[in-house]
Amino acid sequence: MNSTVPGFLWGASTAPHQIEGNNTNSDWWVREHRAAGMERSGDACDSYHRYAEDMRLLADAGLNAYRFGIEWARVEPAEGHISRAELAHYRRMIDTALDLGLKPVVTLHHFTHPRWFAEAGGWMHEKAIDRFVSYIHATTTILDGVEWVCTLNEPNMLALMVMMSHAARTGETKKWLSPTVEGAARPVLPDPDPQIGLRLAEAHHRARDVLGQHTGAKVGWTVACQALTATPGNEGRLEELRYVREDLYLEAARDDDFIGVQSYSSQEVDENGVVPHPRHPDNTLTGNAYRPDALGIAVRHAWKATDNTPVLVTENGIATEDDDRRIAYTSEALRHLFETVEEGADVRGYLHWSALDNFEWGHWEPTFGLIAVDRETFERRPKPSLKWLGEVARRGRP
Ligand code: IFM
Repeated sequence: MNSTVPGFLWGASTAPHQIEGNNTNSDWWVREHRAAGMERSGDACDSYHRYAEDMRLLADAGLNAYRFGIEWARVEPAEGHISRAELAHYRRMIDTALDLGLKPVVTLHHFTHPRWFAEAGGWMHEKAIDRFVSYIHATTTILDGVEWVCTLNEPNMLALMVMMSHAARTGETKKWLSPTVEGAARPVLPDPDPQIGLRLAEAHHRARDVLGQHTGAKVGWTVACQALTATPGNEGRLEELRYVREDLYLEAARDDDFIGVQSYSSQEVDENGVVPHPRHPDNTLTGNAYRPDALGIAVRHAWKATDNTPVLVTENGIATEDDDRRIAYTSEALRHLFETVEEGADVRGYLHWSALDNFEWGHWEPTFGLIAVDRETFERRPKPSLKWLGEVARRGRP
C-alpha cells in the first residue's frame, strides 16, 4: 500500500480496570478477591494518576489517537449518585489527550460495572438498561470535543460474562471462567445467549440515541471479531455459529457511525463447531494461534455484515514477551488491513491493543503492551514496538 488514508487514526487502546488501579467499587474487584485462581488488579499500572505520562509517550512516538475508557463504577458509585469529581477527572484526561494532539476515542463501558449494579442483578434486572442509559446521560456532560465514542466494549464477550455470572449466582456452575483467557485453554468458548445479546443491543441503541442528542460524537460499539472460517462443506454451520457469536452484534451496528473491529486470531468451523486453536509453539501467551491475517478476515466480514458501516480497528495485538514478534505480527496485520482498504472498505483507523502491559482479566502474564510497566515503581519502559508503530503512523501507511 503506497497511498495514505487522510485523517486515519493511528493509536493504541486501553481499558480503565486494566490500567487505572484500585477500582474497588467495581464488580471485577469483588470477583478478583473471591475467585480462586485469579490474580488481582490491585494498583494495576496506576494510570489513574499517570495517564498524562502514558499519553505523552504515545504522542511523542508519533501516534495521533488514544482509546481509553470512563469507569462507570467511579462515576456512579451508588445508584443515582453521580460523582462530579470523577467526571472532572475524565474530562482532564480528554483535555490532556487533545492538548497532546491525540484524538480521544472514549469507551463508556469495558466489562466492569459498579458493585450496586451487579448486586442488584446486573444486566438481567428489568431496570438494567435504564440504569445504563442514565449513566451514559451523565457522561455526555464531559464529551465536548470528543469525536469517537464506543458505548459497550465487546458486547459478545460481555454477553458470555453475564451468562456465566448468572449461572454462578443461580448455582448452575460455581466456577468463574474468563472468556478472554481461559477460552484458549478450554476446547472452545461457549456460545453467548442471544437473548442477552439482544438486550445489550437495545442498551447500545438507547445509549446511541442519548449520545446523538447531546454530543457531536460518532457513536459505535466494538465487537470481538473472531475471523471464523468454514472447513469445506460446513458453510451452513459457520453461518449459524457466527450469528450468535458475532453477527447479531454486527447487524445491530448497521445504523451506527462506525463499527469497532477487535481482532486477534482466527478459527475454523467444522461439523462439530468451532475448532480449538491447534496446539503449536507459535501460539500466543493467551493460547491463541498466531494469525496476523485474522485482521483482514475480520474487517472484510464486519464491513459486509454491517452493510458497509465505516470500520475503526479498536483493538488488535498479540500477547507475547518477544517484542520482535509483536512488530512482526502487527506489520503483517497492517498489511492485511490495508488490503481491505484497497478492496474498498472504509477503514478509519488502527488502534493497537495495548498501550501498556496490563491486567488481563485475572492474569498479569499475557503482555500485550507497547510499553512495559514496572509493577512496583510504575516506571514506564517503552518497547521498540512503540517506536516502530509511531514511525508507521508518521509515514501514514504500513
Ligand atoms: O484485554 C482484552 C480487552 O479487555 C478486550 N479485548 C481483548 C483483550 C485481550 O484479550
